[in-house]
Amino acid sequence: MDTSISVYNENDSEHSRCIIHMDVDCFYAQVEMLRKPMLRNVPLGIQQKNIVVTSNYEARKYGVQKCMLVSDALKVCPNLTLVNGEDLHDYRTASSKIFTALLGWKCPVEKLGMDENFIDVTNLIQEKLKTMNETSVTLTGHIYNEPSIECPCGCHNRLRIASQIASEMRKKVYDELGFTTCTGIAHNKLLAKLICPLHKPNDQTTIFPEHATSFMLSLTSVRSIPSIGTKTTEALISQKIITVRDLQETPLEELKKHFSSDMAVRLKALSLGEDSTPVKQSGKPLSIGLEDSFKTVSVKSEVEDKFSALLQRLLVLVREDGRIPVSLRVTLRKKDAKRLSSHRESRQSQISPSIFSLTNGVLTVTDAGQQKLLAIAMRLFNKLIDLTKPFHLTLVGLAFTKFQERMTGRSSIVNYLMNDISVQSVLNLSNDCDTSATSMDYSAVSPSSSTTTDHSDGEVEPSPKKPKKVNWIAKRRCLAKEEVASPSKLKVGELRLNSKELEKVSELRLNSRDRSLTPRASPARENMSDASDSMKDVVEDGACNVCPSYVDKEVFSALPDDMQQELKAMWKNPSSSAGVTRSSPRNVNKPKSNSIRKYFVPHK
Ligand code: TTP
Ligand code: MG
Repeated sequence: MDTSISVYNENDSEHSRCIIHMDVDCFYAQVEMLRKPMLRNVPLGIQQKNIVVTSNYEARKYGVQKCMLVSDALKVCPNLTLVNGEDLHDYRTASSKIFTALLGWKCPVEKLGMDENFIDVTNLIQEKLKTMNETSVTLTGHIYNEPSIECPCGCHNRLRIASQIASEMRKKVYDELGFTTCTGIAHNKLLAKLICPLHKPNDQTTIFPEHATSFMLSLTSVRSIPSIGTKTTEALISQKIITVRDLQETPLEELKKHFSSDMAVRLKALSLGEDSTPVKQSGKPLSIGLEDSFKTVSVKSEVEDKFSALLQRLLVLVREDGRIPVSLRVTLRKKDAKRLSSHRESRQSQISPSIFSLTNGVLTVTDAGQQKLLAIAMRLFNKLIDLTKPFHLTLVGLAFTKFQERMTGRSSIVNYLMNDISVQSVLNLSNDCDTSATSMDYSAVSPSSSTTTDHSDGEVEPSPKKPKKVNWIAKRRCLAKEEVASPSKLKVGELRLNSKELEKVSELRLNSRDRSLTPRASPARENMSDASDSMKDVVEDGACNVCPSYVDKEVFSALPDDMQQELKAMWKNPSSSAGVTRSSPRNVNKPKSNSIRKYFVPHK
């Protein structure tokens, strides 16, 4: 017994977590094979420019590898079927479907690139352990090495359960979406990722903590460790630290002479297979961008054509994303003929959200709006390039880098209502009311550290100002007087702000004593998805018989069912801390910072 404890104390003694890393097999190729089943049994390569970015496993039998030149791939496999994979739309869609499927386990899921996800199943396993007999746990899939002895902390059983969950996840992704995947199961992200491809394709591998150090030795080059990039590798090589074994054997104090203390500790830990980084729940990307690289472009009109083509594709992505961009960044890679090198430069500018409109939840841009965006891109280009001299570009990129803030989370009333309103109508109304501010918030726009932010473009897109409270009050008074098609829409319009404006929203108190509203179908309700059938019942049967008098019943009836239930419970039993009955036991009696209650405030 003593021996086992000493074995486990020597290394990474913290084995409490269970992490699954999932990687889709030959991802782009599978998307194409699902689209055209006739491609399933032929050697298939996915081509971008002159490179085969991936190939199916049939082609791999012939030696067609990822990132091979097309010409080389055709040499080893003359029968290779090539499909152009430059349009990433379907790959992105598939990627987000897989991510969404994994969210079903209610564990943190971190998306890594297009086809990889980390899932932290630690808590789920703790829950399972409460109701199961630990001795009966069997491992699913492969194991890197059989354990010499059971770890006293119980991690082996936990990882065995994780292997079963991983198998369920792979099955779900296959059954529902058609993709075969591989998973790695370990007590940290580093090992889970590294062990994942051990039995590719369509299989899974688990590693126990006691084998971390020996497994890392099988990697040979330090470059194989995921967080060690080119520059760190070069720095290590310059110190004659080339293999993982070299790194394991280099004393920490020696590493500290060449790297910062934190970096030295991290490098040492990585070499031993230790990694304490958490699985961070992925959300929407910070920026949405596209780049096009080429041999050289030296004419302005060609640059404009490139931007125009990129913009078309970028707008598709932004529409899918659903957020309204407020900043555009241009990136150029300039070839320096004298130095025979190239370098990237970027510049960004605020853009007015009024270029975009949300109609029935769909983001659209008019032709005039697209022209404006192109004009902004070209203006940024002009600032990056001295047109009095020749220039040579090898890449142009466009990205939307900032978005209007909105609250996320199921219980955010703003998030819910924002999907169902027309921004344009709100803007028009604010204009009608002759307020100098729009109802948009620009606080999300701030200079990026990596690029130059351009705030100076009055002539193309004036930089809007943040609305002041006084404007809100003025606007609301104005709205109350207006004759409008949909009163509900107006109330939503007031809410079509962002998290920063929520306090102001609560000042507006949703209910409107100076407005008399005829009950009607609200736009929000009309656009409800099929999941809202139960909500409709509540709405139609007259909604809220327990509502206090200060509550606007129409607004109440337009809320999703769970929000209505939350409010009703709270009004029935004001002493309860949350007054919410939710299916998840974790939420019961837990006050929610984001609770809907705070938006229904009685007049003082
Ligand atoms: P990978 O997961 O590296 O490769 P893969 O899924 O095609 O194959 P494997 O079975 O080995 O996991 O990359 C995911 C997708 O990313 C891949 O299908 C194509 C794309 N990709 C590129 O666009 N450029 C690249 O350099 C690589 C490696 C992949
Ligand atoms: Mg893959």
